[in-house]
Parts: sequence; structure tokens; C-alpha cells
Amino acid sequence: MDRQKIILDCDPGHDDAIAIMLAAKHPAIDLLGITVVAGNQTLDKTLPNALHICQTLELDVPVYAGMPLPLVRQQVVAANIHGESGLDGPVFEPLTRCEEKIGAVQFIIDTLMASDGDITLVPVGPLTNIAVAMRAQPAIVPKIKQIVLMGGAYGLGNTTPAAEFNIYADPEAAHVVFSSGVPLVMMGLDLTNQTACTMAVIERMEAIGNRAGKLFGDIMRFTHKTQHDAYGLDGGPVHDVTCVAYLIDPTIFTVQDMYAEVDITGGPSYGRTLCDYYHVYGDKAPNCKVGITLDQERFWDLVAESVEQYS
Ligand SMILES: [Ca+2]
Repeated sequence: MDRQKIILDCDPGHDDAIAIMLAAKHPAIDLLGITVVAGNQTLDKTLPNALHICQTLELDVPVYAGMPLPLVRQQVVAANIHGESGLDGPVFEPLTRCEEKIGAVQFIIDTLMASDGDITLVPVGPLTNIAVAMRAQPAIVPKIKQIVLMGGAYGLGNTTPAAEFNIYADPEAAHVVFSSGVPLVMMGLDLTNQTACTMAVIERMEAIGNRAGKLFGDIMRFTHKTQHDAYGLDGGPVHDVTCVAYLIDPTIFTVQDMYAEVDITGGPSYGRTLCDYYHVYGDKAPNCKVGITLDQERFWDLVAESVEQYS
């Protein structure tokens, strides 16, 4: 099996933590680095959260600090879902891991420029780091194999009626990415809300009995409650995990080619991903594969297979 080289760009975040869990150990993935961005919480929280996850799981993957603020808009965070720390629930040991000396944007640029065009970017937070890297060094754009991102929706938003959180948190950055010409895969809420992590799933992962299973339980028991209270869901969806799972086994998913763009006009639909589901534009070629459905049983089997990789 060819291991797929990826950079995971995240804002941990409960589902981000599970995405790291898969990306770091699944044999199909070669995780080159974790770049962190502000999103679910401010960067001074998401960065230590990423380091805590790596320390707890004993991962030696490098972690890079990225952009602390969105490009244009006022900062918004998702404390209603992820708590004050951005990763409420687990109790961590004191932090001994440190971030790397160079920043996330520089790491993304350097790594892509030195590559043979075989690296996939997996952004599962606001797209600030990716957009800044593209603007700082446009020569990286044709080097990116593809971008598999969590964000947006062709249906309803979760932060405004129109917009999903990751895109709403930095619409201008998302616009840079969606209009870049890089092949995109968009796992939006329509797809990711099909991954509600029920108590049965939590108990299954905990029963594996290793450090990853325990962390999975500590994390998902918290979002089980917040997602139920906020959206009436049966459990917390592991939105971000779908991107990593898609790279491991795309046959679990159905996707549809669409033209997608981001509303940056600042009106009530600010931050909406407009997805041309019915190809009504006619003259705008699809730029994005948009996630539609997934096979839940095979998805959770894949997550369990990843949790089992840990000691
Ligand atoms: Ca995230």
C-alpha cells in the first residue's frame, strides 16, 4: 500500500484530536506534520491542545504554530461545542512537548516546495494557514496534490443558518483556497453529521483498552453532551475524521463533483459555501468533490482499526 503524505492542519478541538489519532498511526497515511490554527478556540489554546494530544498518544510528529487570527473578519470561536479550553473533557499530564521553531506557514511552504507534488493538505479548521501560505508563496499552489478539507455545507449551516463554522471563522481565507484551482474534496456538514459518535461507539473504542481508546472516550463523552444540547444529535459528530478516513478508504464515501465558491460579500450568507448541486450555472466547471454519504459501519470499523494501532 502506498502511504499518502499529508500535512494535517487543525484547531483542536475534539474531532481534530480523533483525526490526529487516525492520521498519526494508520499505515495508509504518512503524517509529515501537524500545523495548528486558531478556530475552535484561540491559538494559545489550540496549540497546547495539539501538543497534549501528541504527548498523550506518544507521537513524535512535529507540531507547528500557525495563524492566530483570521485574515479580515473579527475572530469567532466555538466555545459552545468545545468548551473554554477548546478540548474540555480529558485531564492531561503537565505539558512537556514543544512546538517547532519555524511557524506553520513556513513549514507548509518549505515542505511543498521541496516535494514532488505528492503531498495532500488536510485542513480541518479555518483555512487561514493554507490561504496565507498560498499568498506568501504562490509557487506552492501547483505543488499541492489535493486538498481534502472539513468545512462548509451544501445544505444548512451550524454557525449561521447559511454557514458552517470553519468557513464562517475565516471566509476570505476559504475563498482563496476554493478559488485556487487545486483539486478539492469538501467534507461538509451534510456528510460529517452522519458521523454522530453514539455511546455504543464510545464504549467500543474504550473497550480496546489502550491509551488511544481511553483518550477517545474522554474526548467524545464531552461532545456527546454538547452536541446533543446544541443540535439535538445522538452524539458528537467526528467531522474532521472524515477527511483522513476518505484518504485511507474513499470507497466508504459517495462524493459528487460540483462547482463551489464561498460567499465573502458580508451579507446574511457570509461564509456560506455555495455548491452548484444541480449544475445550474452551466458554464462553471466543477472544482470540488463534495461529500454526500458514508457507510457508517465501515467508517467506525476504520476508526477502531486505527485506535488498535496504539499500545
Ligand atoms: Ca477542527
